[in-house]
Amino acid sequence: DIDPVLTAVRKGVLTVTLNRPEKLNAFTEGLHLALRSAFEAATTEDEIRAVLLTGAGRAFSAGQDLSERDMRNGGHAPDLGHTLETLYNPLVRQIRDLPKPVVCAVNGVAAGAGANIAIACDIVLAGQSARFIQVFSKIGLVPDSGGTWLLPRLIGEARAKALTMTGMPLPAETAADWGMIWKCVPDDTLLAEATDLAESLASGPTYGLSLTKGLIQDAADQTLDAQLDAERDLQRRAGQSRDYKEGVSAFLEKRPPEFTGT
Ligand code: T3D
Repeated sequence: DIDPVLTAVRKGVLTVTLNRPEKLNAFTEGLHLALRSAFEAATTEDEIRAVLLTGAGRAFSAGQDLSERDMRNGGHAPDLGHTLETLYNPLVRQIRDLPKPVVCAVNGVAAGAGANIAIACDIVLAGQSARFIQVFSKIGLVPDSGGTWLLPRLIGEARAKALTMTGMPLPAETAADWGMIWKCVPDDTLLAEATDLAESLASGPTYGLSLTKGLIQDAADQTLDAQLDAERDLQRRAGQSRDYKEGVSAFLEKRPPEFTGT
């Protein structure tokens, strides 16, 4: 059997490639479980200091594999609350809770859960030909995988409602103009650019980066007062790190820093 997810570690980066190209990397239970193991490895292995998520072939992901949801010939309606609870929600939480940067290289169409899992990543680059499609409304579903929370925060309620209710494809360039993703790059340089970025994050002060990730995410539902307190507390911790000492020393000695993520 072909692995639904490919993984490789190089220069501190775990590259995770969704690998069902003939089905546009649609999510099956098997793909979910393989992806879960990859993110578990990213959590526990110290050698991994950043993750790069991408797709094989011409798509990033077409979302849920609908052949697993075939209700023709008298099949019962599946309990989608259960699949969200056990498969999609844990994945989004793994990405958001991972104390390491997650870069996403959207190499082609990202539809349904595929779109929302992409934008749950920390830094999202997309190839010029990629499109984001909130396709859920086309089949009578609601957006999931955090889309109803992330989209209004990233692009505002007006655009979030229009995209989710119409299911219209959003070109990568517009997604970048709207602030839904970090940037849109030429298709043929996407993977190299995303890999360079992930490698540079992996060799950076990853302890401080993990605290930064948490602060930015938590800010979405905090007051300024609470956020100022949180910055105080986490800056205190960052100030005790080896990387801080190394960063200041390297600056004073006019040399490149050697960060260890501790
Ligand atoms: O179910 C739950 O647990 C709840 C959670 C839901 C989360 C969700 O993601 S719901 C949304 C599910 N996804 C969709 O509805 C998208 C369906 N796909 C499309 O609309 C189109 O494929 C795309 C717009 C993404 C791309 O279109 P196009 O023209 O570039 O490609 P294509 O020809 O439609 O697809 C190529 C092949 O991939 C084709 O297979 P074939 O005919 O060559 O054997 C197609 O059937 C297959 N494919 C694409 N998307 C899916 C899929 N097969 C199964 N499931 C898919 N989602």
